[in-house]
Amino acid sequence: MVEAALREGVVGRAIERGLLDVAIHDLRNFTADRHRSVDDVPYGGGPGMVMKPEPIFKALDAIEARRGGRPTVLLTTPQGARFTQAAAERYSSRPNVVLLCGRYEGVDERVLSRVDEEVSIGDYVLSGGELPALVVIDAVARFVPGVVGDDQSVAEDSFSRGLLDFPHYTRPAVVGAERVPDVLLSGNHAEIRRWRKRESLARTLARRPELLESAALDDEERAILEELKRLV
Ligand code: 4FV
Repeated sequence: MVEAALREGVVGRAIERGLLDVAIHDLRNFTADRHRSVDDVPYGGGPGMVMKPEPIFKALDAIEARRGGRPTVLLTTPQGARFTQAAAERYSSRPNVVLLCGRYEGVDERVLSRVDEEVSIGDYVLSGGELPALVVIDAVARFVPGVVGDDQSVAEDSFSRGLLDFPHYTRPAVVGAERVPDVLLSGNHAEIRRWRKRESLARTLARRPELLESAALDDEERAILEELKRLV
């Protein structure tokens, strides 16, 4: 499943172009018993299974030996800190990141001694940590120079500035009764920039007002926001 997802799109092309090197490790290859067990019953009873610590420790040892250094080890789990654009940018500066993916009820708690950060992509329970790992890889990869055609678009990615994105339109200018806002057809780039700022702020104020507390606003945006707040 992970290999398939990493063959596609922006990330797939980045791997082909050598901008990213992603290695996938099967924990069963780090087991010692003939059943290649990676999980076992929970101490204290209860439903489900727990992932054994030893195969994970052996896999981390092998990765450290191969990469020649202490990687940043992330465990994807609902118990983790919510994954953000800022975290993605932070991880993108690390030479080697290991994404440890849980299954079953999760991993043995003693594994956390080798984990730098626990990362959650949201308050829901998935059947495995692989999809969250792919989410992290995709978000982090966009910060790697050359991965996204136009680095400008990464800088302008919403959340890079802590705000929701402004509306996007493309041809045709009219669809049924719906016209593209005139300002976008005006060619007046100062007006277009101002309209986009306003739309981004209005959306953020309406849908995610808590983001405004930490958003890095410039003077023009602060003025627009005060104006919008007066209208609310
Ligand atoms: C998850 C999340 C997630 C929980 C049990 C894997 C599963 C199973 N990971 N954000 N939400 N993980 O649901 O990161 O082991």
